[in-house]
Amino acid sequence: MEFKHICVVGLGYIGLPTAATFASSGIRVTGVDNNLEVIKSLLNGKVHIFEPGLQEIVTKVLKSGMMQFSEKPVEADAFIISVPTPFYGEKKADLRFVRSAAEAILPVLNKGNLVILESTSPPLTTRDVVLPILEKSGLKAGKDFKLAYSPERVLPGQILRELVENARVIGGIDEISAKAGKDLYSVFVKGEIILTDATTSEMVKIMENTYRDVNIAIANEFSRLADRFGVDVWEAIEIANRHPRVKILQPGPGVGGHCISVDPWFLVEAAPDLTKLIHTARVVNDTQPELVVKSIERILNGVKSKKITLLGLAYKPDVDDLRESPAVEIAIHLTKIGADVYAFEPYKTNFNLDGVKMSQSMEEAISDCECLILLVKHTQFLAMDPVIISKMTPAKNVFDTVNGWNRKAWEESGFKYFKLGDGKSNPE
Ligand code: SAJ
Repeated sequence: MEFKHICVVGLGYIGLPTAATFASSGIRVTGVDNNLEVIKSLLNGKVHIFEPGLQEIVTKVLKSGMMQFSEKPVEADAFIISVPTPFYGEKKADLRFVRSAAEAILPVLNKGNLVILESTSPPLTTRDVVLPILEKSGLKAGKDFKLAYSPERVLPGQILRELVENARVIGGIDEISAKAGKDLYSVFVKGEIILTDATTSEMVKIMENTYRDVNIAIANEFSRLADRFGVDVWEAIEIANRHPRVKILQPGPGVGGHCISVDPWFLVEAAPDLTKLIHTARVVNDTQPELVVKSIERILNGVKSKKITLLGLAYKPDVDDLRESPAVEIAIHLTKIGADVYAFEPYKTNFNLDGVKMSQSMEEAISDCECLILLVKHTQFLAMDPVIISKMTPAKNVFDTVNGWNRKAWEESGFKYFKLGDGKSNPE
């Protein structure tokens, strides 16, 4: 199948890089988003999210005329749905955006079109949710239009490279649909393209993120055990990982982001009787921020009215994404128990968090506090020199929750150094 013009519905962290990559590979793209502010900003050439290289590629495709924007889908050869699938209250998948994207495509769906769902979705969504909506057009899936599920699997911070290089799974509602999907993504994907059915590819996506979540949970549990037994978990993991079949991940303040902390719930919701391990892993990772707060309380002998500076609020290093971030949760929790919280997030200095004093610079953030808490391994924080920092802050304590700093260097500069999971500084 040949594609001259495609429509990408949803211009967020995945949709926009995907749209821009297609456009820079010679396919005309209409990027669709129902958020007028997003469209306005893009029409002015300004990308609304931070992802390395994204602004440059968007500027390039706007200049070449290969990318346009619209509030609604327009007629095209193919449609890609890349809208968010958040969860609501009871950790249930919220498919409202997927449904409304499919509804929005209905009026412009034509015979011969291909529709691809990319949003992470519970098993059976393509077949039982998207297909019936599209068939309201009077066209038959498989016979009149093709339909497939192809999950994005790219790592924030490396999206543009991984979009091209990663293997891509395409699950069709039939073989012709999967094959059409392959024709489309072959335009830029250099990794292997694996064809399967729609439900398998939905499962693959959630299994990948669930696998990672469970593995991070065991690292966090090891860190709790290490603190109890007086062992440095970071050293223990490093040694264990020399075993040829062991690859333990890193403990930390918790698991955030819009993927790993969300997707496993889709399986728990779909089959609660079969997901005891997955559910427990989620609970372990979700209680990690609370554990960090308890440690801070111990280190400072209570936090009421104490000035505490949090370094980093993003969900992981060198990204501007604060969704589901454990660092944000820690900030909120600390304010609730009466701490005087200052925070510096270099990737989102304009972020507002009730009760938290957001600093515009490192200098401002640390100039008047008792304790520095490292919550995210942003490159900028790893480069902090304790000798210089000791002249910029009255703080005497530092708490490193990510193994980002060197104990000796901080202690030699006069700080009391505490680290999550090192078995010394964080006794229960
Ligand atoms: N984290 C740890 N310890 C670790 C690794 C990560 O605590 O050893 C934490 C991070 O700090 C962060 C969270 O886990 O808070 C998730 O970060 P991540 O880098 O593991 O993953 P994401 O959410 O940025 O991206 C994941 C990736 N999935 C897998 O690696 C299986 C990515 O490939 C997916 O495309 C993405 O989810 C997605 O969109 O689903």
